[in-house]
Amino acid sequence: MNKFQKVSIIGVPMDLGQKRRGVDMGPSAMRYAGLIEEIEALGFEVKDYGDIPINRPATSETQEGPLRNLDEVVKVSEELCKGVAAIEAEHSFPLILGGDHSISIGSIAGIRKSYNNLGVIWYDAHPDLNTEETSPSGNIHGMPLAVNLGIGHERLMNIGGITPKVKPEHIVIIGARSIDEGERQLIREQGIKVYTMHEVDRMGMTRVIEETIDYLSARTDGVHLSFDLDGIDPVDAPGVGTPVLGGISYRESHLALEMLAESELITSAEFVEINPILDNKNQTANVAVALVTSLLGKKLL
Ligand code: HAR
Ligand code: MN
Ligand code: MN
Ligand code: MN
Repeated sequence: MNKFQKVSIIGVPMDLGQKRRGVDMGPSAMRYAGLIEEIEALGFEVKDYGDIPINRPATSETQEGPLRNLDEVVKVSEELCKGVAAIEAEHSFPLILGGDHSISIGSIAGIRKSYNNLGVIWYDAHPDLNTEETSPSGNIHGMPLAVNLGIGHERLMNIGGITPKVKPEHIVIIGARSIDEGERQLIREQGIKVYTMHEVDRMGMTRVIEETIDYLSARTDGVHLSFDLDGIDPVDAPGVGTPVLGGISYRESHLALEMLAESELITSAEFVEINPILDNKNQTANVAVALVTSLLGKKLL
């Protein structure tokens, strides 16, 4: 990580990409878990831009439809895109705090302005490759990777101007174990590289990450890590809205991020889907903060 001397943080307390309340408290939970102090202790200069303001719809009900809360998600994504692009312009490492995973529409839109061949590591129990046609829920947090590939609603894809943001051969999904039929088809059609839990178990995280580094370093000019905390097993990260059994362990996740730190491949990151209401004494935010330090180069010895 010595490419970067500065880390710039931006919080996105958005829960509109899904139905459960609580994930909007993710940025506070990570700051409360000591995020800034831990990063400073590694020798980085930290700038915290605070949180993007989010308007909840006036009614207590969220806006329904095949794309729940589309208007507000578009607005927040545009703001986030601008914020992230400004961080990029100061050559600082962008660290984005979610919020549900729909925030990656705005974050990747902002980051994409600096990289023509942007790579993405999607660390998640879900591939988030649904469209309004295939989505079983209408929740936008199940769609952001498709949107970034240029498949989805026009208003979401046009954020930041460039579409598509990412090529299918520049994506690596790690930890998938809950895959909808439409997503399975898209993975096949587009030839996206996926290490499901089967491959993680079979090959071990070391080989998964070695292959990921070889694959992405050969074809990209920057790599964004999109880390959904539900990629981790619910035993280690219980504070998430859509937990799925049989996930990546705490220690395997550290190993993955330690290896990525050594490789100096990662040029931006986001940590999403922490839901403090469903958590156990802020355990999941503490895990996320520890993982950030591994990603930024903290060593055990
Ligand atoms: N695939 C399901 C859907 O589209 C569930 C999506 C999941 N949740 C997330 N995203 N946390 O990774 O609704
Ligand atoms: Mn830069
Ligand atoms: Mn996700
Ligand atoms: Mn997920």
